[in-house]
Order: sequence, then structure tokens, then C-alpha cells
Amino acid sequence: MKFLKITLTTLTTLLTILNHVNAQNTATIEPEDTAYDIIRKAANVTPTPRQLRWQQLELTAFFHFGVNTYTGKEWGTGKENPKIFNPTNLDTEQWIRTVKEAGIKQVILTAKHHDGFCLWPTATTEHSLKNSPWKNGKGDVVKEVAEACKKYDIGFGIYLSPWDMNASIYGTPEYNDFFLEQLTELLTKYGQIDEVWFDGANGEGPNGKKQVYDFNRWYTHIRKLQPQAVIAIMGPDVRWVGTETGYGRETEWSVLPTAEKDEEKIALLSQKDVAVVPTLSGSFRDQDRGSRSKLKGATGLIWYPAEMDVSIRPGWFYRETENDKIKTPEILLDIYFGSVGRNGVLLLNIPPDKRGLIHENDIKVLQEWKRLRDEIFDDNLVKKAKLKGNGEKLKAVKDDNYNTFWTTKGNDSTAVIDLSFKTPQTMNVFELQENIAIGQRIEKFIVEYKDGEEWKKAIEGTTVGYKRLIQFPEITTSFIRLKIVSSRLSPTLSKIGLYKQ
Ligand code: FUL
Repeated sequence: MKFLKITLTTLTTLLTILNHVNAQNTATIEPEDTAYDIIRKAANVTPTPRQLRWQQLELTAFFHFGVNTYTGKEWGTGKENPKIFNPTNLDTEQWIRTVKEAGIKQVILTAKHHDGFCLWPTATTEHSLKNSPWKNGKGDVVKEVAEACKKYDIGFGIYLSPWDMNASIYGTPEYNDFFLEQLTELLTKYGQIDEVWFDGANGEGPNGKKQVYDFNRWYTHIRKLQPQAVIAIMGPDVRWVGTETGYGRETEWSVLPTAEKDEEKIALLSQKDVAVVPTLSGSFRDQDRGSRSKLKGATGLIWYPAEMDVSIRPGWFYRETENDKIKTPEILLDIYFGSVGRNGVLLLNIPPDKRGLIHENDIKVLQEWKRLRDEIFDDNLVKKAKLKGNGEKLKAVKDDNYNTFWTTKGNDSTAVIDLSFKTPQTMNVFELQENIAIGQRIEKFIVEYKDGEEWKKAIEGTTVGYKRLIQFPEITTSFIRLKIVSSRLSPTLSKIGLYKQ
């Protein structure tokens, strides 16, 4: 008996470990796989821990700051005199307090933009703030932002532009080493780095040459020095949504088909810790990137979630002339619905001004944006609803714990959940969250409500993913019915929300 017990325990532990080892953010599709095999594989592709943490941030901020702040240009030339960089009142704690109060969980600083000017005293070039009058050349903006992030306990990421209009070796193999050295400095001197953001721009350097970037070498280096950091955009962990409007697609899959032909790359992609950018089928702007019809003919599948970036102002850098052109709180609220509410993470740019402060006008907008969101989302009507439906652990959808979730029995891919209220409730915002640690599965859902004796349709939706928010014309009712019409294997729900805006 005792022997049997030990064997069983060992077996269970072994199974748990095996399960964990098997959990992958990629899958390979074999030529003999049936349509069902492919769907089953897609349903079981899951985010890596670093991708899951990133998705749960929901709101992140960009700080575009550098010589362009002082010239008023969007892109520099690489010929700027470092002496123009001279913030009179730089206070990175003010930046971080401002974004934290707006509910933002991580920031990304442009340590170097395309002009090549470095916001830290790098040993790699003279084109940095060490040759500026600010703090007599003894300052370090990267350090000050990193420290403020630690103090206020929010994530810290860096933007390091591969394109460098200042480096004389740009366009030669030596530049790739130079860039690696810049990365090493940033990844070893400033504590934990949570995101590395690489832009795709690849223009000409000072000698008219273009660079062939050695991305794969840089990724391996980042994985070694800061394994928890997600590498975004020109990177393996986070995908650009395809526009700079702040809006994602109504149907946004995080599991995408790959179109790799090269055996070596397929092998790299089938590893647990992917450090190469997949070749995707289709293009960045396609409306449909991951539905069943797109999965047909793919060579593999990858968890590759979307980030939506946009600036709070018309430009990425601060300009005095844009102090009255800041997006309104209402527009930002709409962007929130269109990004976080469409299975994405919002990266909102808030550029510090010439003083080295977030301008008062931006602060006011951010505060009001936060107030508008709280006003809607503080009161989830589902908390007072009675729930009935097939499946397991239905209560989990209202316990405010993302890790607990409802699911159907067996592999049932459809479900009906009824919500009833003691008295009629007025509502116009609907929310669903899948537990993406299990995968992204829901393909189609419908929300109905009872109007007198009649059931009427309020919403029809497709994907959910980490979070789906939908605004709809106001209704007052005591009965709501959620129908999951189609799902890849058994659907999960961590949360259902109903609100009045
Ligand atoms: C773009 C850059 O060229 C812009 O200047 C900005 O940094 C934006 C976030 O990415 O591609």
C-alpha cells in the first residue's frame, strides 16, 4: 500500500512537471494534421510567463525624450549638438507618479532614438548627455527613470533604436558589436529591465549606408542578461498591431499561424524559449490574422500578442505648439476600449517637456481619463447577479481573481450562462476575460437580455482573449444570457462584467 502511495505521488508530480514542460508558446503543424488537430494545437498554445505578466499590465507608457525635445523635430539628423540637451527642472519621480496615478503599470524610455543621442553616459560614443550642460555632463536620465520606477514599484523598459544617424560605423558589421555594447550597458547597470522595444525603422547612417541588423544575436544577449524582459515589435515576444492609432482589431487572436519554410527556423521556433521573430502568414495590417481559415496551410503556431501604441499628442516628442492638441479624456477612454478591450496592451506615449517634466495639460487629461474609467468599472453589476449554467466553478467569474476560472465539462465547446437580478438593472458595457494561461479559445459569443417576455440580442462578439470590452445601447433588464457559440476546445472565463457608463 505504502509503495503504491509513493508511486502514485511520484507519478502525479511527474505528470505535473511533464505538463509544464509541454506547455509551449509554439506548436508545429505536421502535413498529416487534420483541421481538428490544428484547432486542438491552437487551443493549447499558451503565453510564456514573461508574456503573461506583460499582458496583465494592460496599460504601459512611452517617454519620448531626447534632443528632439529641444529642436521640436520628430526625427533628428544625428548632427545635433549635445549642448542643446538641457532640462531645467528634470524630475523623473513626477513622470512616474503621474503615470502610476493614471493606472499605468510599466514605462519605456527612449534611451536612444534614431538620432543616436544617448540618455545615459555611455562609453560607446561621445554623442550623449555626458557632453551636455545638464548636471555638468554628470547626469544619467536612464538611471533616474529606473530609480523612480523602483521607488514607485512599476515596470521599467527601454527603447534603443537600431537605426543610428550619428554612429560613423553604421552600415558596417562593427555597428552590430557597438549596438550590443550599448545593450550590455543598459541591461547591466540599471537593475531589472522588463521590456526591450526595438523599432523597425532602418534608414541611412551618416555615410549613406544601411545596416543589416543582427537581431538574433541581440535577442540571445537579452535573454541571457534579463530573461524576464519581453522583446517587443522587432522581437519574439510582442507584436506590433499594425497601426499607431491605439486601436486593435475587433477580432484579435494572440495565437498566430507562422509561414516558416526554413527547417532551421522551424526548429528554433519549436523550442520552449523562442528567441527569433516568426515569419507570419499575411501582413501586419490584415484584418484577420488568426481565425480558423488562416490556420489552414500554416507551418506552425505561436503565441504572439498585440501591442497598440499611440501618442497622447500629435507627435511622439514634446512640442509647445501641441499643448492644446492633447487627446481628450473621452478619446483616451475610447482608445482604452479599442486596445485593452480588444485583447491588447496599450502603450501610451506621454512626452516630457523641455523642463524635464510632464506638462500640466497632459496631467489633467490623464487624471480625468482615470476618473472616467473608475466611474465605469468600479461597480460590476455581475457581483449581485445569480449565476446558472453548465460547467465548473461558475462563481469564479465574479471573485476578482484572474487565476480562478470557469470552464465547461470535458471538451464541450459551447455553453450558456444565465445571470438574473432581483431588481432590473441598467447597463451598457460588457466585459469578458478568458484565462489565457490555458490558451485563447473563444471564437464567437452572443449576449441576450429579456425585454418583457421576449429575449433580444444585445451583443454579438468574436474573440475574447485576455480582455474584451464592448459598449452597447443602454438596456434595463433582470435577465442576461451569455451564449458561447463557438470555441476551440473548452472555453474558460476568469471574469464576466456588466457596467453602466
Ligand atoms: C516609430 C519611430 O520612427 C517614431 O519616431 C517613434 O519612436 C515610434 C514609436 O516608432 O517607428
